Amino acid sequence: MKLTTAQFKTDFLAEIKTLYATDLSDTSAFGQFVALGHLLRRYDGPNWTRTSERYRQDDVKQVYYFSIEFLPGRLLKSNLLNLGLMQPVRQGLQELGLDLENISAAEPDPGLGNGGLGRLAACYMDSMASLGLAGNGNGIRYRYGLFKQVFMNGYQVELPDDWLRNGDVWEIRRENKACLVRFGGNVWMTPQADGSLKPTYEHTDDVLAVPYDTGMVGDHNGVTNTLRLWSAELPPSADQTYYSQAQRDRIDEITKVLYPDDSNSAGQALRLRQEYFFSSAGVQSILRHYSLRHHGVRELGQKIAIHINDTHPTLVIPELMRLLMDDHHCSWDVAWELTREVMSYTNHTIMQEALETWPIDMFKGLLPRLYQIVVEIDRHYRADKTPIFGEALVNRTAPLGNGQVRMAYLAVIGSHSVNGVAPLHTELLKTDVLRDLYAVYPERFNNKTNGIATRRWVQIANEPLAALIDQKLGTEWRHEPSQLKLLGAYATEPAFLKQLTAVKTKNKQALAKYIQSELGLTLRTDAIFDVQIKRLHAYKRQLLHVFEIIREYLAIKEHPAQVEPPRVHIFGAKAAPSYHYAKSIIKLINALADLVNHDPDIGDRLKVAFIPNYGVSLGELIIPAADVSEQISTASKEASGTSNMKLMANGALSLATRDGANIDIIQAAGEANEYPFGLSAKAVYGYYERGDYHAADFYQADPELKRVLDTLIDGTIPGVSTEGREIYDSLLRYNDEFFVLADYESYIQQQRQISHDFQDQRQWQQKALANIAAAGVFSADLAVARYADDIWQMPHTPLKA
Ligand code: TH1
Repeated sequence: MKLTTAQFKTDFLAEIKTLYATDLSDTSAFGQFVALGHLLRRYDGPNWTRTSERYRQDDVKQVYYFSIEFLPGRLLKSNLLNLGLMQPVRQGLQELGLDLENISAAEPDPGLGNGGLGRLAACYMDSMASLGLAGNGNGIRYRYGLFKQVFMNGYQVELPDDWLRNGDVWEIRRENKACLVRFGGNVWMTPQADGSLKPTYEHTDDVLAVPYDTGMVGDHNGVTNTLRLWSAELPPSADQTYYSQAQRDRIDEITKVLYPDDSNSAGQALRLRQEYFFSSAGVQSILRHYSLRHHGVRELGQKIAIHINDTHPTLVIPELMRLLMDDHHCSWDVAWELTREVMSYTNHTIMQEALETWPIDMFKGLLPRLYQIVVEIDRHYRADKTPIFGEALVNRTAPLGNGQVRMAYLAVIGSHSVNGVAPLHTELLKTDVLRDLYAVYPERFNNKTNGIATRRWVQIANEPLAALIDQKLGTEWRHEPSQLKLLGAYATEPAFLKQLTAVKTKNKQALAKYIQSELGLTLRTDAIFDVQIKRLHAYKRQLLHVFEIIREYLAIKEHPAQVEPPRVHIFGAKAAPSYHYAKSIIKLINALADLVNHDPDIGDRLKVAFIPNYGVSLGELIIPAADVSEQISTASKEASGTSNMKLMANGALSLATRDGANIDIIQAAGEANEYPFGLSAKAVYGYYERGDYHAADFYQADPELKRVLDTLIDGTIPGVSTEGREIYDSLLRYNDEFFVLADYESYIQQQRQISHDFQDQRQWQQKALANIAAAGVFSADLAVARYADDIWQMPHTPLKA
């Protein structure tokens, strides 16, 4: 959109007057942010209306992306960027004596997700709009996002994230589009004259689902799609129904908090209620919208795609069956055919503890009509497949088994497509986690490697780098990230490599400034910034990184004359509040940081910064400043990873196991430009099969490793006698579930190599450049285009691959 600086200033000042009945000097940064938000909504309003109208008029196919988590990050700058208003707005604010960065920092960052899964959903929303694809998000408007993390005496303490306290400028409450979601009670099916069955409900707990819509602005294309998040409220009590406080609380509870478990299933009735709540409300609103333009449901499969982001929204399958049969009078066979045509499912993990199952009794009590339908799905599956695959396999794979509703199996059986999120992960789905279902439905399985929104992770987060790229390539790469590969041509241009160093230094200064103010820690920006940012989980092996720090610490203490380049180890990680072991590792890192950062023998040669409350906004600050990207999960465990892609795109070199998308990153950028190490997935499976992993052998065989491990229990690190012992025991007494000790040596070797290589800055920057140039492959635009082509069968703006 076209906007002059002068016009913007006039509009902005008028907005301030309208909203606050006062003038600019009397407003806070937050107040200015709200005014700017209102103004942007007004600017974008016609796009949003036009987009919906065009989709309706052209009767285009729509995709609905169901996810229990969305982590959109702050929207102010991303909306400015995509609307093409960054320049006039920044300039105009400056002329008014204001600073865009300052105003942007006042925006609350909605933490409606745990990590990669929720952030992926948000990147995909951005890409759908940017591709002009009729894509809609469907999720939960949590009153409280993921907890705010603070450290007290080195321990994680969780505080509520009251992100809605001052309202949300971007959302529109659409009370006219609310619908009722039913829980509990009893249901009877009564035969009708036409042979169909009609349900009668009794004693149900009804909840009103109210949608809040947020515009998802496309990249300079006039498209604004919708992210719809549902809030649970009391139903309108026209009949003066009395609600007890307990009933009110039960309704309130549904959308009150996000479950803080990552890669872990939360086996609680409340979680099941949340899942049904947004699945049912979403499917109801889809059908209602569809029915405005269509008679009957014959064309449903041509007009609608529903995507199930991990198993949490799987109940869309029986819910669509319910609505098709009970409200739209379809037969079972017709409803089932349509349902499978519409549904597709992405699996995001092979971790056993993340595979959701619900006790049948709980499920039946909470969702009696849905339970009848799941029983029918189960019966049909068994009847169809037993003659072909035999009873044993069918028992292992049916939706109902061992007294449980098995969500992943239901998702596979009820969809036409099942995808993993990186080639290795998809392979493991086929050969291990979902092997039996792969035998039944081989044609359904496919891979869709994850991608990231380069708009946010490079253009917004790293403006200095984006500007430098513009100098070389012009601006086309901003809309076609695959063009980044053209940067390869500058690998031998010393002046350019120097500029790249200058950009990195600038970003390191910005991060150092934040760390100084938050942690009181002074950093050298010529140090190696070695970054690990992700959820705290045993399989992600922050512990391996800790061992490197201990090794470096001991090396400086014991051989002070030996000079290695200075290092800063930077962590960002939240642990699930109930995950005891992960919290012990947080305490260990903080205790180690205390020791290292205050030891006069160490000085500025080694620092450890554990930045509290890691999230999207902190990611935008940390990622551009990283030299080394730690991607060190046990091979086979990390389905994809996406911080690996963000760090790569910002010129960090990966220190990585051959796991998830690391494998593809190493291949894309070239082995010589990364630091791969460790057991392969095959080697890990080899240990499982033979059962011959003995962690203690590694401890005994390597005196350096023994020395490092012993610091956990010998008092070297003050204040962690309990945690140190617990962690030590997990490795040596309980045989190191995630092969930390097996990978220690090759990890350390690559760390040494990094220290060596970093000293040749020219060569280091060449490697950084190779990473940036190869990162275009991992653009979310390309990933979403592949979903649209292969799974959703939807038209979109063609992309140059
Ligand atoms: C993550 C995966 O661990 C990560 O490897 C992947 O890059 C990301 O999803 C996006 O595909 C997952 N997050 C969750 C969260 C829950 C349950 C399972 C997973 S897998 C709650």
